Amino acid sequence: MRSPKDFFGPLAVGAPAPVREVPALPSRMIHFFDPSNEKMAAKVPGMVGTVDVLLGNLEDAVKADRKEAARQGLVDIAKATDFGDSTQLWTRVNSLDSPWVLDDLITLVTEIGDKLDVIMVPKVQGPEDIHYVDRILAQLEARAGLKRPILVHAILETARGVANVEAIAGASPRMQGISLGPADLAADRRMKTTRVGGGHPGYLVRQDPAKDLGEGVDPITAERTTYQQDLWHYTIARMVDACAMHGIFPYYGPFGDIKDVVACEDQFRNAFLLGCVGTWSLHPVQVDIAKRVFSPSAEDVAHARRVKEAMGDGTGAVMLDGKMEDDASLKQCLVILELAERLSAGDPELAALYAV
Ligand code: 1VU
Ligand code: MG
Repeated sequence: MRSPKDFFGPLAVGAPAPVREVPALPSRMIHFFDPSNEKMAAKVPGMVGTVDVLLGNLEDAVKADRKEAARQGLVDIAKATDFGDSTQLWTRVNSLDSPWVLDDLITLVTEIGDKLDVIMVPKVQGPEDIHYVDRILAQLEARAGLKRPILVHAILETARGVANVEAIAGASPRMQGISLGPADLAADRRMKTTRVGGGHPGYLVRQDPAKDLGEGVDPITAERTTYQQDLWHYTIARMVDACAMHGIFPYYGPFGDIKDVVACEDQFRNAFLLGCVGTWSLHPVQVDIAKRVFSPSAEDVAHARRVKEAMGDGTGAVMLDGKMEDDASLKQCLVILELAERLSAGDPELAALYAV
Protein backbone atom coordinates (compact mmCIF):
# COMPACT_ATOMS: atom_id res chain seq x y z
CA MET A 1 0.00 0.00 0.00
CA ARG A 2 1.24 3.50 -0.79
CA SER A 3 1.83 6.02 1.96
CA PRO A 4 -0.35 9.14 1.76
CA LYS A 5 2.95 11.07 1.81
CA ASP A 6 3.64 9.73 -1.70
CA PHE A 7 0.85 12.02 -2.85
CA PHE A 8 2.89 15.14 -2.02
CA GLY A 9 5.86 14.54 -4.33
CA PRO A 10 6.34 13.57 -7.98
CA LEU A 11 7.05 9.91 -8.82
CA ALA A 12 10.01 10.79 -11.06
CA VAL A 13 12.83 13.29 -10.66
CA GLY A 14 11.93 16.43 -12.57
CA ALA A 15 8.22 15.66 -12.96
CA PRO A 16 5.71 18.34 -11.93
CA ALA A 17 4.32 18.26 -8.38
CA PRO A 18 0.99 16.42 -8.00
CA VAL A 19 -2.17 18.49 -7.59
CA ARG A 20 -3.54 18.76 -4.01
CA GLU A 21 -7.09 19.27 -5.25
CA VAL A 22 -8.64 18.17 -8.53
CA PRO A 23 -9.79 21.28 -10.41
CA ALA A 24 -13.60 21.41 -10.64
CA LEU A 25 -13.72 22.49 -14.28
CA PRO A 26 -16.99 22.15 -16.23
CA SER A 27 -17.10 18.68 -17.80
CA ARG A 28 -20.78 18.14 -18.48
CA MET A 29 -20.03 16.40 -21.75
CA ILE A 30 -16.88 14.49 -22.66
CA HIS A 31 -17.27 14.55 -26.42
CA PHE A 32 -15.73 11.53 -28.15
CA PHE A 33 -14.22 11.72 -31.60
CA ASP A 34 -12.09 9.34 -33.65
CA PRO A 35 -9.00 11.31 -34.73
CA SER A 36 -8.45 8.89 -37.63
CA ASN A 37 -11.87 9.70 -39.10
CA GLU A 38 -11.32 12.71 -41.34
CA LYS A 39 -14.95 13.84 -41.33
CA MET A 40 -15.18 13.71 -37.57
CA ALA A 41 -11.78 15.26 -37.02
CA ALA A 42 -12.68 18.14 -39.33
CA LYS A 43 -15.54 19.02 -36.97
CA VAL A 44 -13.32 19.26 -33.88
CA PRO A 45 -11.96 22.82 -34.22
CA GLY A 46 -15.52 24.09 -34.67
CA MET A 47 -16.59 22.38 -31.43
CA VAL A 48 -14.04 24.25 -29.31
CA GLY A 49 -15.97 26.54 -26.95
CA THR A 50 -19.21 24.60 -27.47
CA VAL A 51 -18.25 21.48 -25.50
CA ASP A 52 -16.56 21.24 -22.11
CA VAL A 53 -14.27 18.37 -23.07
CA LEU A 54 -13.06 17.09 -26.44
CA LEU A 55 -11.74 13.53 -26.17
CA GLY A 56 -9.60 12.00 -28.89
CA ASN A 57 -10.49 8.31 -28.65
CA LEU A 58 -7.79 5.77 -29.49
CA GLU A 59 -9.43 2.65 -27.97
CA ASP A 60 -12.63 0.73 -28.81
CA ALA A 61 -14.54 2.08 -31.84
CA VAL A 62 -11.22 2.77 -33.59
CA LYS A 63 -10.37 -0.07 -35.98
CA ALA A 64 -7.19 -2.03 -35.25
CA ASP A 65 -5.60 -0.98 -38.53
CA ARG A 66 -6.33 2.72 -37.75
CA LYS A 67 -4.71 2.84 -34.28
CA GLU A 68 -1.52 4.56 -35.46
CA ALA A 69 -3.50 6.93 -37.67
CA ALA A 70 -5.74 7.87 -34.73
CA ARG A 71 -2.75 8.53 -32.47
CA GLN A 72 -1.05 10.69 -35.10
CA GLY A 73 -4.34 12.39 -35.96
CA LEU A 74 -4.75 13.43 -32.34
CA VAL A 75 -1.21 14.80 -32.23
CA ASP A 76 -1.87 16.84 -35.39
CA ILE A 77 -5.22 18.18 -34.14
CA ALA A 78 -3.82 19.09 -30.73
CA LYS A 79 -0.87 20.93 -32.24
CA ALA A 80 -3.04 22.85 -34.72
CA THR A 81 -5.87 23.79 -32.35
CA ASP A 82 -6.17 26.46 -29.69
CA PHE A 83 -8.58 24.96 -27.16
CA GLY A 84 -9.06 28.25 -25.31
CA ASP A 85 -10.14 28.46 -21.67
CA SER A 86 -13.49 26.71 -21.84
CA THR A 87 -12.69 23.42 -23.58
CA GLN A 88 -10.31 20.79 -22.22
CA LEU A 89 -8.50 18.20 -24.33
CA TRP A 90 -8.63 14.61 -23.09
CA THR A 91 -7.71 11.33 -24.68
CA ARG A 92 -8.71 7.70 -24.15
CA VAL A 93 -5.67 5.49 -24.66
CA ASN A 94 -5.80 1.80 -25.47
CA SER A 95 -6.12 -0.72 -22.63
CA LEU A 96 -3.08 -1.58 -20.56
CA ASP A 97 -2.90 -5.11 -21.98
CA SER A 98 -3.00 -3.94 -25.61
CA PRO A 99 -0.04 -3.68 -28.00
CA TRP A 100 -0.70 0.05 -28.52
CA VAL A 101 -0.87 1.65 -25.09
CA LEU A 102 2.85 2.13 -24.49
CA ASP A 103 3.24 4.04 -27.75
CA ASP A 104 0.03 5.95 -27.02
CA LEU A 105 1.44 7.23 -23.73
CA ILE A 106 4.96 7.90 -24.99
CA THR A 107 3.81 9.71 -28.14
CA LEU A 108 1.02 11.76 -26.59
CA VAL A 109 2.89 12.95 -23.50
CA THR A 110 6.02 13.72 -25.50
CA GLU A 111 4.31 15.46 -28.42
CA ILE A 112 1.24 17.14 -26.88
CA GLY A 113 1.61 16.68 -23.12
CA ASP A 114 1.37 20.44 -22.63
CA LYS A 115 -2.11 20.42 -24.24
CA LEU A 116 -3.53 17.26 -22.66
CA ASP A 117 -5.56 17.74 -19.49
CA VAL A 118 -6.67 14.19 -18.74
CA ILE A 119 -5.85 10.66 -19.94
CA MET A 120 -8.76 8.23 -19.71
CA VAL A 121 -7.63 4.68 -18.98
CA PRO A 122 -10.06 1.92 -20.01
CA LYS A 123 -10.77 -1.40 -18.29
CA VAL A 124 -9.08 -0.44 -15.02
CA GLN A 125 -9.09 -3.50 -12.75
CA GLY A 126 -7.58 -2.16 -9.57
CA PRO A 127 -5.25 0.46 -8.03
CA GLU A 128 -2.22 -1.35 -9.49
CA ASP A 129 -3.27 -0.23 -12.98
CA ILE A 130 -3.39 3.40 -11.85
CA HIS A 131 0.00 3.05 -10.10
CA TYR A 132 1.54 1.82 -13.37
CA VAL A 133 0.13 4.76 -15.34
CA ASP A 134 1.05 7.18 -12.56
CA ARG A 135 4.73 6.25 -12.61
CA ILE A 136 5.12 6.12 -16.36
CA LEU A 137 3.37 9.49 -16.74
CA ALA A 138 5.76 11.02 -14.20
CA GLN A 139 8.76 9.68 -16.14
CA LEU A 140 7.39 10.97 -19.44
CA GLU A 141 6.41 14.35 -18.01
CA ALA A 142 9.91 14.79 -16.59
CA ARG A 143 11.48 13.93 -19.94
CA ALA A 144 9.12 16.30 -21.79
CA GLY A 145 9.75 19.10 -19.26
CA LEU A 146 6.04 19.50 -18.49
CA LYS A 147 5.10 22.04 -15.86
CA ARG A 148 1.76 20.60 -14.73
CA PRO A 149 0.73 16.99 -14.19
CA ILE A 150 -1.63 15.25 -16.60
CA LEU A 151 -4.60 13.84 -14.68
CA VAL A 152 -6.00 10.32 -15.00
CA HIS A 153 -9.60 9.16 -15.44
CA ALA A 154 -10.57 5.49 -15.02
CA ILE A 155 -13.39 3.67 -16.79
CA LEU A 156 -15.33 1.29 -14.57
CA GLU A 157 -16.04 -1.55 -16.95
CA THR A 158 -15.00 -4.82 -15.34
CA ALA A 159 -16.45 -6.68 -12.37
CA ARG A 160 -13.05 -6.53 -10.66
CA GLY A 161 -12.90 -2.79 -11.28
CA VAL A 162 -16.29 -2.34 -9.62
CA ALA A 163 -15.18 -4.48 -6.65
CA ASN A 164 -12.09 -2.23 -6.33
CA VAL A 165 -13.71 1.10 -7.13
CA GLU A 166 -12.85 2.78 -3.81
CA ALA A 167 -9.18 1.76 -4.11
CA ILE A 168 -9.08 2.95 -7.74
CA ALA A 169 -10.56 6.34 -6.82
CA GLY A 170 -7.88 6.83 -4.16
CA ALA A 171 -4.93 5.29 -6.01
CA SER A 172 -3.17 8.50 -7.04
CA PRO A 173 -3.37 12.29 -6.70
CA ARG A 174 -3.71 12.25 -10.49
CA MET A 175 -7.16 10.65 -10.27
CA GLN A 176 -9.60 13.15 -11.79
CA GLY A 177 -12.68 10.96 -12.04
CA ILE A 178 -14.34 7.72 -13.04
CA SER A 179 -16.87 6.92 -15.80
CA LEU A 180 -19.29 4.04 -15.99
CA GLY A 181 -18.53 1.81 -19.00
CA PRO A 182 -21.81 -0.13 -19.24
CA ALA A 183 -21.11 -2.09 -22.43
CA ASP A 184 -17.82 -3.70 -21.43
CA LEU A 185 -19.06 -4.07 -17.87
CA ALA A 186 -22.17 -5.94 -19.03
CA ALA A 187 -20.01 -8.37 -21.03
CA ASP A 188 -17.50 -8.85 -18.21
CA ARG A 189 -20.30 -9.54 -15.71
CA ARG A 190 -21.96 -11.88 -18.21
CA MET A 191 -25.13 -9.81 -18.11
CA LYS A 192 -27.57 -11.00 -20.81
CA THR A 193 -27.90 -7.67 -22.60
CA THR A 194 -26.72 -6.48 -26.00
CA ARG A 195 -26.98 -2.68 -25.61
CA VAL A 196 -24.60 0.21 -24.98
CA GLY A 197 -25.97 1.68 -21.74
CA GLY A 198 -29.56 2.64 -21.06
CA GLY A 199 -32.38 0.53 -19.67
CA HIS A 200 -33.84 -2.83 -20.62
CA PRO A 201 -37.58 -3.62 -20.85
CA GLY A 202 -37.02 -7.07 -19.37
CA TYR A 203 -35.59 -5.71 -16.11
CA LEU A 204 -38.78 -4.89 -14.24
CA VAL A 205 -41.00 -5.42 -11.25
CA ARG A 206 -44.72 -6.18 -11.53
CA GLN A 207 -47.72 -5.06 -9.54
CA ASP A 208 -49.21 -7.68 -7.17
CA PRO A 209 -52.14 -9.74 -8.53
CA ALA A 210 -55.52 -8.09 -7.91
CA LYS A 211 -57.56 -9.59 -5.06
CA ASP A 212 -60.87 -10.05 -6.87
CA LEU A 213 -61.28 -9.57 -10.59
CA GLY A 214 -64.57 -11.45 -10.77
CA GLU A 215 -65.66 -14.86 -11.98
CA GLY A 216 -63.35 -16.59 -14.45
CA VAL A 217 -60.60 -13.92 -14.51
CA ASP A 218 -57.21 -15.23 -13.42
CA PRO A 219 -55.44 -12.46 -11.46
CA ILE A 220 -52.03 -13.99 -12.24
CA THR A 221 -52.35 -13.73 -16.01
CA ALA A 222 -54.54 -10.60 -16.00
CA GLU A 223 -52.96 -7.35 -17.18
CA ARG A 224 -50.79 -5.81 -14.42
CA THR A 225 -48.71 -2.67 -14.36
CA THR A 226 -44.96 -3.22 -14.62
CA TYR A 227 -42.20 -0.78 -13.74
CA GLN A 228 -38.91 -0.89 -15.60
CA GLN A 229 -35.92 -0.74 -13.24
CA ASP A 230 -32.51 0.84 -13.74
CA LEU A 231 -29.82 -1.76 -14.52
CA TRP A 232 -27.08 0.72 -13.64
CA HIS A 233 -28.29 2.15 -10.36
CA TYR A 234 -26.10 0.01 -8.10
CA THR A 235 -22.90 0.63 -10.03
CA ILE A 236 -23.44 4.36 -10.51
CA ALA A 237 -24.29 4.83 -6.84
CA ARG A 238 -21.16 2.93 -5.76
CA MET A 239 -19.03 4.90 -8.18
CA VAL A 240 -20.47 8.22 -6.94
CA ASP A 241 -19.70 7.32 -3.31
CA ALA A 242 -16.14 6.22 -4.17
CA CYS A 243 -15.52 9.45 -6.07
CA ALA A 244 -17.06 11.73 -3.43
CA MET A 245 -15.03 9.97 -0.74
CA HIS A 246 -11.80 10.78 -2.61
CA GLY A 247 -12.65 14.27 -3.90
CA ILE A 248 -12.82 13.23 -7.57
CA PHE A 249 -15.65 13.34 -10.13
CA PRO A 250 -18.12 10.64 -11.30
CA TYR A 251 -19.56 10.45 -14.85
CA TYR A 252 -22.13 8.42 -16.71
CA GLY A 253 -20.60 6.91 -19.89
CA PRO A 254 -21.96 6.06 -23.35
CA PHE A 255 -25.58 5.94 -24.45
CA GLY A 256 -25.49 4.00 -27.69
CA ASP A 257 -29.05 4.53 -28.96
CA ILE A 258 -28.16 7.78 -30.69
CA LYS A 259 -31.64 8.24 -32.22
CA ASP A 260 -33.47 7.84 -28.87
CA VAL A 261 -32.72 11.31 -27.58
CA VAL A 262 -35.54 11.06 -25.01
CA ALA A 263 -34.27 7.91 -23.24
CA CYS A 264 -30.75 9.34 -23.47
CA GLU A 265 -31.91 12.42 -21.57
CA ASP A 266 -33.56 10.18 -18.93
CA GLN A 267 -30.37 8.17 -18.43
CA PHE A 268 -28.25 11.31 -18.19
CA ARG A 269 -30.71 12.88 -15.71
CA ASN A 270 -30.70 9.79 -13.46
CA ALA A 271 -26.91 10.06 -13.31
CA PHE A 272 -27.05 13.83 -12.65
CA LEU A 273 -29.53 13.37 -9.79
CA LEU A 274 -27.38 10.62 -8.26
CA GLY A 275 -24.32 12.90 -8.22
CA CYS A 276 -22.55 12.56 -11.58
CA VAL A 277 -21.07 15.78 -12.97
CA GLY A 278 -21.20 14.80 -16.64
CA THR A 279 -21.44 12.12 -19.30
CA TRP A 280 -19.95 11.07 -22.62
CA SER A 281 -21.40 12.41 -25.86
CA LEU A 282 -20.81 10.07 -28.79
CA HIS A 283 -22.60 12.09 -31.45
CA PRO A 284 -23.17 15.86 -31.85
CA VAL A 285 -26.88 15.34 -31.06
CA GLN A 286 -25.98 14.30 -27.50
CA VAL A 287 -24.02 17.47 -26.72
CA ASP A 288 -27.01 19.71 -26.03
CA ILE A 289 -28.77 16.98 -24.08
CA ALA A 290 -25.78 16.73 -21.76
CA LYS A 291 -25.51 20.50 -21.45
CA ARG A 292 -29.19 20.78 -20.56
CA VAL A 293 -29.17 17.92 -18.05
CA PHE A 294 -25.88 18.60 -16.27
CA SER A 295 -26.55 22.34 -15.80
CA PRO A 296 -29.00 22.86 -12.91
CA SER A 297 -32.39 24.24 -13.91
CA ALA A 298 -33.20 27.93 -13.36
CA GLU A 299 -36.01 26.82 -11.00
CA ASP A 300 -33.65 24.76 -8.84
CA VAL A 301 -31.15 27.62 -8.68
CA ALA A 302 -33.87 30.13 -7.72
CA HIS A 303 -35.21 27.76 -5.05
CA ALA A 304 -31.72 27.12 -3.67
CA ARG A 305 -31.15 30.86 -3.41
CA ARG A 306 -34.45 31.34 -1.53
CA VAL A 307 -33.52 28.59 0.94
CA LYS A 308 -30.10 30.15 1.47
CA GLU A 309 -31.66 33.53 2.20
CA ALA A 310 -34.33 32.05 4.48
CA MET A 311 -31.74 30.07 6.46
CA GLY A 312 -29.76 33.15 7.57
CA ASP A 313 -26.66 31.89 9.39
CA GLY A 314 -27.33 28.37 8.04
CA THR A 315 -28.48 26.74 11.28
CA GLY A 316 -31.90 25.88 12.68
CA ALA A 317 -35.11 25.07 10.82
CA VAL A 318 -37.59 27.24 8.87
CA MET A 319 -40.80 26.65 6.92
CA LEU A 320 -40.78 27.61 3.23
CA ASP A 321 -43.81 26.91 1.01
CA GLY A 322 -45.07 24.43 3.60
CA LYS A 323 -41.80 22.48 3.72
CA MET A 324 -39.17 22.28 6.42
CA GLU A 325 -35.73 23.53 5.48
CA ASP A 326 -32.73 23.03 7.74
CA ASP A 327 -28.95 22.74 7.76
CA ALA A 328 -29.03 19.60 5.59
CA SER A 329 -31.41 20.87 2.90
CA LEU A 330 -29.35 24.07 2.83
CA LYS A 331 -26.23 22.01 2.12
CA GLN A 332 -27.96 20.43 -0.89
CA CYS A 333 -28.95 23.91 -2.08
CA LEU A 334 -25.35 25.07 -1.73
CA VAL A 335 -24.23 22.22 -4.02
CA ILE A 336 -26.65 23.52 -6.69
CA LEU A 337 -25.60 27.16 -6.19
CA GLU A 338 -21.89 26.35 -6.32
CA LEU A 339 -22.39 24.41 -9.57
CA ALA A 340 -24.50 27.22 -11.05
CA GLU A 341 -21.83 29.79 -10.20
CA ARG A 342 -19.02 27.65 -11.61
CA LEU A 343 -20.86 26.97 -14.88
CA SER A 344 -22.06 30.51 -15.38
CA ALA A 345 -18.54 31.90 -14.90
CA GLY A 346 -17.71 30.79 -18.45
CA ASP A 347 -21.19 30.94 -19.98
CA PRO A 348 -23.01 34.30 -20.24
CA GLU A 349 -26.26 32.55 -21.28
CA LEU A 350 -26.32 30.49 -18.10
CA ALA A 351 -25.29 33.53 -16.06
CA ALA A 352 -28.35 35.37 -17.43
CA LEU A 353 -30.60 32.35 -16.84
CA TYR A 354 -29.46 32.05 -13.23
CA ALA A 355 -29.38 35.86 -12.78
CA VAL A 356 -25.90 35.55 -11.26
O1 1VU B 1 -22.17 15.79 -41.86
P1 1VU B 1 -20.89 15.03 -42.06
O2 1VU B 1 -21.06 13.83 -42.94
O3 1VU B 1 -19.75 15.92 -42.44
O4 1VU B 1 -20.47 14.48 -40.58
C1 1VU B 1 -21.25 13.48 -39.93
C2 1VU B 1 -20.34 12.79 -38.95
O5 1VU B 1 -19.03 12.62 -39.42
C3 1VU B 1 -20.37 13.77 -37.78
N1 1VU B 1 -20.14 13.09 -36.49
C4 1VU B 1 -19.34 13.58 -35.55
N2 1VU B 1 -18.59 14.69 -35.49
C5 1VU B 1 -17.89 14.89 -34.35
N3 1VU B 1 -17.91 14.03 -33.31
C6 1VU B 1 -18.63 12.91 -33.35
N4 1VU B 1 -18.61 12.04 -32.32
C7 1VU B 1 -19.41 12.65 -34.50
N5 1VU B 1 -20.25 11.65 -34.85
C8 1VU B 1 -20.69 11.94 -36.08
O6 1VU B 1 -21.68 14.32 -37.74
C9 1VU B 1 -22.28 14.19 -39.05
C10 1VU B 1 -23.55 13.41 -38.90
O7 1VU B 1 -23.24 12.12 -38.48
P2 1VU B 1 -24.25 10.90 -38.66
O8 1VU B 1 -25.51 11.21 -37.96
O9 1VU B 1 -24.37 10.54 -40.11
O10 1VU B 1 -23.56 9.72 -37.86
P3 1VU B 1 -22.51 8.68 -38.41
O11 1VU B 1 -23.26 7.51 -38.93
O12 1VU B 1 -21.51 9.33 -39.29
O13 1VU B 1 -21.77 8.26 -37.06
C11 1VU B 1 -22.48 7.67 -35.99
C12 1VU B 1 -21.43 7.08 -35.04
C13 1VU B 1 -22.14 6.62 -33.79
C14 1VU B 1 -20.74 5.88 -35.72
C15 1VU B 1 -20.41 8.20 -34.71
O14 1VU B 1 -21.11 9.25 -34.13
C16 1VU B 1 -19.28 7.77 -33.84
O15 1VU B 1 -18.41 7.00 -34.22
N6 1VU B 1 -19.24 8.31 -32.61
C17 1VU B 1 -18.20 8.05 -31.67
C18 1VU B 1 -18.30 6.63 -31.17
C19 1VU B 1 -17.30 6.37 -30.09
O16 1VU B 1 -16.44 7.16 -29.78
N7 1VU B 1 -17.39 5.20 -29.46
C20 1VU B 1 -16.53 4.84 -28.40
C21 1VU B 1 -17.08 5.21 -27.07
S1 1VU B 1 -18.38 4.18 -26.53
C22 1VU B 1 -17.58 2.84 -25.89
O17 1VU B 1 -16.40 2.74 -25.88
C23 1VU B 1 -18.41 1.76 -25.30
C24 1VU B 1 -19.38 1.20 -26.20
MG1 MG C 1 -15.21 -0.01 -23.04
